[in-house]
Amino acid sequence: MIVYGSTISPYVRKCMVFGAEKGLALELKFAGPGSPDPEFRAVSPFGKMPGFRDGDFTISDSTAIVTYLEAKYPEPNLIPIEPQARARTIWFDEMADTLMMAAAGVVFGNRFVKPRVMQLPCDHVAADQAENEQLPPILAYLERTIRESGFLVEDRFTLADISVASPLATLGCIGVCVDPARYPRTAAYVDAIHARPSFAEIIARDRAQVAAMGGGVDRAA
Ligand SMILES: N[C@@H](CCC(=O)N[C@@H](CS)C(=O)NCC(=O)O)C(=O)O
Repeated sequence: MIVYGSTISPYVRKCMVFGAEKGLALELKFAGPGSPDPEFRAVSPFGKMPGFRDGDFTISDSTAIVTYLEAKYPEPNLIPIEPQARARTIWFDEMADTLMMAAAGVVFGNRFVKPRVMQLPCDHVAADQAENEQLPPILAYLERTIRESGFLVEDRFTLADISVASPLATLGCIGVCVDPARYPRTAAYVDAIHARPSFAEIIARDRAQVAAMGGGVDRAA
């Protein structure tokens, strides 16, 4: 099975971590966002990463991919069966993919993708606004929602934890971290989820790659 993209993308990382937690050997094939490569376009018609192939079957969108993997490889269970837990898991996945990514994408896009990948100027105002105004309500929500057990749903590790921790891993690559003084529970949660072998290996590679490309740009640069 092949996942197309780069794990610097939270959506691609989500799929690779999900596969690793299931013990699956997913091959990661690099594809840049919007790449015209026909092999990539065959699996992702609109050029968004991740794309996915399993033999003749192709699909794109991280949630569609993990839904396929969960159905085909049900153990260990990562998308709960019990109705309320399942709905909450999908809520956190959706929240990460939309609300969190709306903020994280603007920060990472302006401080890394534009200056380091596209050779374009950063919009510091937009990045600062996303970091200082869009992210805090999400972190405050997590702070009051993460359970005593250290997980989001069913007091065990699920897709909800993968999805929520993944955008924060991308931000961590450019030094944007959860402030433990302001959000102690969330900071500890993110550290613990990122320390799982499934995340840790990928994050180490992502950080090295971002650093090799010059790292994040801040206003002082
Ligand atoms: N909902 C999609 C979002 C995928 C997505 O937007 N990926 C970004 C990279 S983080 C991308 O490929 N952007 C390129 C583009 O929009 O052309 C998913 O969950 O996979």
